[in-house]
Amino acid sequence: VDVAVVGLGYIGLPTAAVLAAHGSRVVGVDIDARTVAAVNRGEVVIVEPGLEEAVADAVRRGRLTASIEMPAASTYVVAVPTPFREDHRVDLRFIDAAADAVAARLRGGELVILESTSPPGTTRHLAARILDARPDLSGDGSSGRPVVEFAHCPERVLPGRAMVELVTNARIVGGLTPSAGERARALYATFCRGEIPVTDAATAELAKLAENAFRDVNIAFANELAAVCEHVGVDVWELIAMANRHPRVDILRPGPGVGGHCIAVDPWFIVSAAPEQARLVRTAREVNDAQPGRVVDRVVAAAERFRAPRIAALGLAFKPDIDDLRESPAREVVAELATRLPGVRIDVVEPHVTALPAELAALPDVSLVGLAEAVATADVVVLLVDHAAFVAADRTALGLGEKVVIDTRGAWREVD
Ligand code: SAJ
Repeated sequence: VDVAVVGLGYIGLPTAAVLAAHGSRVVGVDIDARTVAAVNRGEVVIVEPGLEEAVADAVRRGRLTASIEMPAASTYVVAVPTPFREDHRVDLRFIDAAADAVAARLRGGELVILESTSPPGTTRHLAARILDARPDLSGDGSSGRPVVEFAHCPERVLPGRAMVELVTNARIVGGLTPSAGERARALYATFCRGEIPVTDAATAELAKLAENAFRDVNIAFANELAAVCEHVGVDVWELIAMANRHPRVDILRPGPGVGGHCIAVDPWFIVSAAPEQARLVRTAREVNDAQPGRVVDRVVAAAERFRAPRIAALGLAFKPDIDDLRESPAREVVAELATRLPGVRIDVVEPHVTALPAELAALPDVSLVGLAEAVATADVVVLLVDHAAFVAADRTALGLGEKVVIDTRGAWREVD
């Protein structure tokens, strides 16, 4: 096997399929038997445009298989989750489990690449864990075997565009040694048409975190402007449209908060690495995390104008036109509304799913309904996700003119 890709999730599986399409013989490794079985049938259990076709093709051509067992391979690409714990520090348990499984298969001379987004020092940690288990491969050459090398190559693809961005985005490669960096660059160059500059591992780790923190800080700025505008009575969308006419200003869009598993997580790794220094990054996280609560306050204030209010909440996904509800601020808004307004009916509209997530399904007054029905019976309509279906909806036919509308995404602009 040329490459073992460890972790067949949103990053690992697309990477395995693209490597297989560009000349590598790939084994994908996952602890979930269902995922492994699906991939071996040429099927996928996650939604990502173009992924299923790529996996089916690679499996049919015999270039990609999946396994629960770690194989012997010349290169290992580790793409397992790096969640954070309550204290906002990284939880390395999946990295450590992958390291232990890889260590047991090494024969000498392999390249181990960490793709998971990680705090500075994690590539070094991975290397130390593997070499502690395998002192025979740790570099003084006394065993006579070639040393194992390590690099970090953080993933950077946008969910929903992964198959395109894997090929077109630039990649950063950080080697623990220059030769590890060069070897990793050669692997990514088989499929990546973007630039692939090589740096050291800690710089690559921090660069990836900086990219997502940059976005988080800029979204926090937009969210803060929305609060300022509300306070002084200015339409934030009009304000942003005006300010962005400046050639060096590009304000992002305010919303009900920052969701997903990257932008709301990665900045904390910067904060925990340098708590005294990362003041702006921490504040941005706090501003964005407070957004769902601000939306709830506005909806509660609007609902209090009615004797027996009924609320329509449009969208549950963490961003438009996807079915991914994980870490979604919209979900938080609906759950919090149900707590703050006991007995008030909340009709949720989410065209990309067929059932409510468990914690909302368990609430007696919350149900999943169609757009027209939800709006027709609502007093207050809160738009939480700018799905194309909502943006394009005929607002007159829906009767939105007679409702109190809270448009958190500026999809329709405020009409209340
Ligand atoms: N959001 C706003 N206002 C905006 C833009 C986004 O409120 O103007 C919200 C979205 O609604 C969503 C959240 O931010 O809830 C994040 O969405 P996103 O589309 O900005 O990013 P992700 O989390 O899907 O993917 C990011 C990307 N990083 C950057 O753009 C710097 C992607 O390239 C990374 O690979 C990915 O994180 C990752 O895996 O780290």
